[in-house]
Amino acid sequence: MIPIQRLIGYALLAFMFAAPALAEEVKAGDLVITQAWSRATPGGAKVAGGYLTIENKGSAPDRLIGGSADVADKVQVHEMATNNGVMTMRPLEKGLTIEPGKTVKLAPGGYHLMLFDLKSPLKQGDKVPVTLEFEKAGKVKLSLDVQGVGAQGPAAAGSAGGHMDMKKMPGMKM
Ligand SMILES: [Cu+2]
Repeated sequence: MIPIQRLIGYALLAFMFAAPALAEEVKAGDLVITQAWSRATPGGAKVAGGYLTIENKGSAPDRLIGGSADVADKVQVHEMATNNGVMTMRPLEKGLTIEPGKTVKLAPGGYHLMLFDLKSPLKQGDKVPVTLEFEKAGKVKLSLDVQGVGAQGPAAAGSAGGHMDMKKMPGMKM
């Protein structure tokens, strides 16, 4: 017989060892950024999406206005939306506002970072360094955890987010 306390101990240990992949938390001023991830880009794709969660713990709004990455020529903040039944995406010219006390999630099918003209493909398991630029918090360095091609969330087993895949959107305009 194994005492129940020991079983609970094992479960906690297992949880603690499973968690670090998602544990990266980047603080910049009043902002806390977590769950930064991307998807593998097989077949010579030249663009990739970047996804992350930004929490504003301060008392004033901040704005994500852009970014850069060594692996890409250009990084933009994009919004995806459906207009007359057609999926479109566009750069957010004025950036993405994160209101005080709010959490904004960049995820497939919604807001995202767009990495253009990749110099090398993103591979599952890679950590891609990216610098984000905020109006108030300034430049923030973090890395995107690259997941599998069809991933919808930051974890391999993640089922968060919708069921949309960029490549499956016939009406999508760049
Ligand atoms: Cu985009």
